[in-house]
Amino acid sequence: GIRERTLIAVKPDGVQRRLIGQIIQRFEIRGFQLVGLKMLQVSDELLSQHYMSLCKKSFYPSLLHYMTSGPVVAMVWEGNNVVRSSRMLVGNTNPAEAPPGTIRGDFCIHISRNVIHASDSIEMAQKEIALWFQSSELIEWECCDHGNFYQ
Ligand code: YYY
Ligand code: MG
Repeated sequence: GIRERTLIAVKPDGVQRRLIGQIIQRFEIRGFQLVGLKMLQVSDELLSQHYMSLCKKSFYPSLLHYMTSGPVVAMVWEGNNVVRSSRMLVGNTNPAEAPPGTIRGDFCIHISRNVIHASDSIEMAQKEIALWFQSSELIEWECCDHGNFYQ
């Protein structure tokens, strides 16, 4: 539905490299609606829940170190099929497999510094949004040009 939501985060490398604006622009220009936005220093506790399924992987300690190395910009974007469309905007986890035109395909080289997070399913998006945001931090609002994007 058009109220589908996903969690997007500009990772510490994306923030350091001043990519926040360009990344937000990709979602805005596509027509998705921003309903939550904050900059934060992520805690080990939040990350261990966020990346729970990866805790046994060899890269997990370095992933946590990288993700806590500086501030992150977390966002919630809303729109029809936003979870699936965001994964396509973002591109493959390994930037070498991400085509030009995708965020990872345009802005990074190595899987360990892939600049952005995007939820990978509607179910995970709901869990991640609840983990990263208070409900009071999410804004329901009507976009004046809704009719240009939806029937
Ligand atoms: O959802 P996505 O970010 O595309 O990939 P995941 O498989 O969920 O892995 C999360 C995160 O872990 C990935 O963005 C980079 C890092 N990572 C890594 O450093 N090395 C790997 N071989 C796999 C993942
Ligand atoms: Mg993932």
